[in-house]
Amino acid sequence: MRWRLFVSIAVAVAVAGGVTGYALDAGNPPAGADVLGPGEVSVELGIEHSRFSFDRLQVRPGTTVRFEVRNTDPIAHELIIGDDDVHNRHATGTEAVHPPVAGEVSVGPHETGLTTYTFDELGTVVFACHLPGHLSYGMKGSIVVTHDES
Ligand SMILES: [Cu+2]
Repeated sequence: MRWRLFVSIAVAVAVAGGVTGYALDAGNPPAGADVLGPGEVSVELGIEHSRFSFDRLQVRPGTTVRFEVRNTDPIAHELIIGDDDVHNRHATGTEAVHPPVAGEVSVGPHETGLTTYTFDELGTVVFACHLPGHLSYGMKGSIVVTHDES
C-alpha cells in the first residue's frame, strides 16, 4: 500500500526491563527494531486525514501490543484487529460502538483510544477501520506475526 502523506510519528516501545523509543515514517515498518516483542510493547498508531500512520507492523509470537490510537481528525474512527470473521462482522455494521473488547476500540474526533491485543500464532492479522467508506479509502493494515525480520 502506498501512502501519500508523509507523517512522522513517534512510536514508543516499552519492553520489559527497559524502554526504547524510535521514530517511524508513515507506511514504513519501524527501522532498526523491525520485529517487536515478545512480551508487552506499546505502539502509537496515529490517524490523520483518514489514514493510519503505518500499515504494517511485525511482532514475534507471544507479543501483547498496547495500541495507543491517536485520532487527530475531526471525525470518528475505529481500530478493529482480528481474523476474517471479526472483520466481516464489523463490515456489516452490526456493531456501531466498541466497548473495551480486546483489539477493538472506537475513537472519537481528536481523542485517543486504547486497546490491547495479544499475537500468539504465526501469520498475518488485519487491522482496519470499518466506519462507512473508511476501509475502501485505505484504512487498513497488517500485523505480521513472525520470528524473523523480512
Ligand atoms: Cu476511519
